Amino acid sequence: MRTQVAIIGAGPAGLLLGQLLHLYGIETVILERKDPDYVLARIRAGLLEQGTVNLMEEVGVAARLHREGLVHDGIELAFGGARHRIDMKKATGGKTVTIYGQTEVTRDLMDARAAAGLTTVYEADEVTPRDFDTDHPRVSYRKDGVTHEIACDFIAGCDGFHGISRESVPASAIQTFDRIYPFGWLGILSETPPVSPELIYSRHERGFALCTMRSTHRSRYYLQCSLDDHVDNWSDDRFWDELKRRLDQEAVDNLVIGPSIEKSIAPLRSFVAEPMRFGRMFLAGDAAHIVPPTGAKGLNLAASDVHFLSQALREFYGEKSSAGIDAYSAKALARVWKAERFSWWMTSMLHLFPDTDDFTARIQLAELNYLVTSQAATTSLSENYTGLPY
Ligand code: FAS
Ligand code: PHB
Repeated sequence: MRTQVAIIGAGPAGLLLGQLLHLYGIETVILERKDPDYVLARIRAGLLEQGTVNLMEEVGVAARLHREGLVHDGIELAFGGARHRIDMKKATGGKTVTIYGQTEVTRDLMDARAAAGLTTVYEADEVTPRDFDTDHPRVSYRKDGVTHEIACDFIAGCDGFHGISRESVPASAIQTFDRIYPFGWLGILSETPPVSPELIYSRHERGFALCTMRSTHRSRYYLQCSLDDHVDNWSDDRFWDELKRRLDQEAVDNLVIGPSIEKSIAPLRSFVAEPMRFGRMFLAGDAAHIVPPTGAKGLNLAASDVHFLSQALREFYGEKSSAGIDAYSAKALARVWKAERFSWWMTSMLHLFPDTDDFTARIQLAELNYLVTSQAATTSLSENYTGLPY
C-alpha cells in the first residue's frame, strides 16, 4: 500500500489531521491499535478553545458541536470560602470556550472520515515507523496475523504519550523535559445537572476540586487525590462528601448528586519532547507533550499542532516548498511551551503540594486575590485560558 501521509493514532490529533489533509487533497491512512469503541470510551477532555472549534468548522464537522456544545464566557475561582467570576469574554474582547467532550469530538471526526471513505486501520498491531530518516519512510503493522507495509512521503506520530512514534526516535536525537506532580485527579461523571452554569476551580485546604460538565444534564467533577490512591477506595458517597467539603456553601446547596457513570484517577504531569520533527516523521499532540489538565490545554494543543502540521504539508505538496515542514517544530513548540507554562502555573496555584507550608499557602492566596482584583491579571489568565493565537 502507498499513501502520502501515514498517520499513527486515531485519537483527536490523528483524526483532525486526517480531515485537514483531506481538505487539502492530501492522501492519508490512519493506523490505530485499538478498536473504535475503545477509543470513544476513554473519558478525557471536555473544553475546547475557539481555535479548536474553528478547525472543526474548517473540516465541516462542527454542526453537532454548535448544536450541543455549551459556550462559556467565563469561569469561577473559589478560595477562602468565596467564589469569584472571571469574565473572560470581557477581558479578551469576545473570546469564549466551548464545553464539548473529547469523546464527541472524536466521534464526529470518526464519522466524517468514514463518510469520506478514508482508510483507517483499527486494531493494527505492532505498528512501526521505519526509515523516517530517509526520503522513503514506511510504516509496517500486523493485522489479523498478516504483516503489511505502507510506503509514504511522511509519517505523523499522533499516537499519544505511550505511543510508538516518539519511542522510535534514537535517544541521541531527542531531548525531553518532565515534571511529575505529587498527586492525581479523581474524576467522576454523573447524569446530574451541573452545580453552576460555568466551571468552578476551587483551591481548598483539603485539596483542589473542579466542577465541570459535559451538558446541562451531565456533570463532571474532579478531586485532587494522592498518587497512591485507588478508585476502589472511593464510593460515590465518599466522593460527594469530599467534594462538598471543598466547595463554597452556595455550591454545596446547589449540588445535585447521583450515581457515577464513570470514575477514574488520572496522574498529572508536564512533559515536552524536542524537537517535534525527525526527518520525515512529525510528532503531534500527546505524542510530543503532556500538560496537567488544570488549564484544559491537552486536547487544544493537539489541535494547534495539527493545524501547523497540516499547513506545512499543504505548502509542501501545493507549492513544493519545504519552508513549512522545516519550521513546524519550532512553531508548534513556541505555542506548546506557553501552554505548558500556563498549565503549570494554574496547577501550582490551585493544588496542595506536600511542601505547601504556611508561606506557600499565603502566596497561593495572594496570587488568587491578585487575579480577581487586577484587570491585567484577569486578562492574562483569560487570554491563556481561551487560547493564545495560532
Ligand atoms: P490520544 O492519546 O488521545 O490518542 C492517541 C491514539 O493513538 C490512541 O487512540 C491510541 O490508541 C493510539 N495509539 C497509541 N499507541 C499506538 C500504536 N503503537 N499504534 C497505533 N496506535 C496507537 N486534556 C484536557 O484538555 N482536559 C482534560 O480534562 C483531560 N483529561 C485527561 C485525562 C486522561 C486520563 C488523559 C490520559 C488525558 C487527558 N487529557 C485532557 C489530555 C487528552 O485530552 C489529550 O490531550 C488528547 O487525548 C490528545 O489527543 P492525541 O494527541 O490524539 O492523543
Ligand atoms: C473537563 O471538562 O473534563 C475539564 C475542564 C477543564 C479542565 C479540565 C477538565 O481544566
